[in-house]
Amino acid sequence: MVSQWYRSTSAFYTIFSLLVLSILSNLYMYNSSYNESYTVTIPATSSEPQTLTTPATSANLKTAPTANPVYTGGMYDVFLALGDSITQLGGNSTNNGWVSLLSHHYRRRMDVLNRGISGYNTEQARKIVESVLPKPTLPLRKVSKWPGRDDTFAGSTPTVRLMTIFYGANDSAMKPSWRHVPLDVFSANLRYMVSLVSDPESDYYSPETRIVLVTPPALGERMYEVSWKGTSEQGVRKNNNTKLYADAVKEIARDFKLPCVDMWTAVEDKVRKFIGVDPFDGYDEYFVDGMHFSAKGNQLFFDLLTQTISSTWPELRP
Ligand SMILES: *[C@@H]1O[C@H](CO)[C@@H](O)[C@H](O)[C@H]1NC(C)=O
Ligand SMILES: *[C@@H]1O[C@H](CO)[C@@H](O)[C@H](O)[C@H]1NC(C)=O
Ligand SMILES: CC(=O)N[C@H]1CO[C@H](CO)[C@@H](O)[C@@H]1O
Repeated sequence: MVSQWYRSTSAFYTIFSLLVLSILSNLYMYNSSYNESYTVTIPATSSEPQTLTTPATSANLKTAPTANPVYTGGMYDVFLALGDSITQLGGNSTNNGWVSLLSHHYRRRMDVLNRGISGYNTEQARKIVESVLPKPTLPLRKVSKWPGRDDTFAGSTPTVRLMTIFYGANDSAMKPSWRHVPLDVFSANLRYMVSLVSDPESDYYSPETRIVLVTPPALGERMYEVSWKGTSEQGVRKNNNTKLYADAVKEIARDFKLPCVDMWTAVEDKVRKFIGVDPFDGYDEYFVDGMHFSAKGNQLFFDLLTQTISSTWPELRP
């Protein structure tokens, strides 16, 4: 009886002391690694994104309590698609939408932001473009209030690496359509949007951003009239007028030395042999309503756009 009591008590003490020892030694090991921690010094007021001087490995991450890790490039790079409904509807993957194709082809490299707004002309677009563009010069921000820690994060602003500016289909609507924008105003609006990004004096200046201009596509007049019959859009668009807007975009591209995808000419080249032969002159291959891309039209534009990007900036090809 006594010896049984003695044995179980001693077993209890043995286990208990082993536990205490193990806790103490763990505490000691934690403290010693804590003391060996590395430090990264960063100027607290710097507005330049900093890089870690000590690479973040699983070993030194354990010692993070005394470090000042600076996280740079926390956001993915971005492909910004700015435009009207031709861009907005480009997100429809069921219709082979060109923006959805970009998302797939740039996966793990860039997030593709669809900033196409249906019905917009450049008058409306220039009023919203500042809300769409990131301001690339956010300073480093201190975020942690944890005592003893001073975590600093680089501004979480995305970097726009590529950007399409694709307007004109609504601007080129003729009077009395309220969407009509005179040609010279259209040009001035586009120049303004490009300058916001490319002018070093601009708050939105972003030397990393590569801009591709896109002309409005040729208009399939017969198909357009059938599709938009009975609406306020009927009769307000003509392909020869759309061409003037396409030419204006090409001129701006030359002035700013930007690549331009000429979708007016690309579509005309494709349909030329069907004009007067096909009931819709061949435009029904490339459009669903004479103005918005079909699956094949989306593919045509996607191919031309990615060829343009690849030949101009090989490092940014999808
Ligand atoms: C996407 O495109 C398909 C094919 O053209 C069409 O049937 C569908 O209605 C579209 N979906 C949306 C949400 O617009
Ligand atoms: C386009 O063609 C029509 C005739 O179909 C003509 O009346 C109009 O003036 C032309 N517009 C332009 C901008 O050339
Ligand atoms: C190309 C484009 O955006 N077209 C639009 C012009 O405005 C009408 C009316 O809102 C839209 O239906 C078109 O899609």
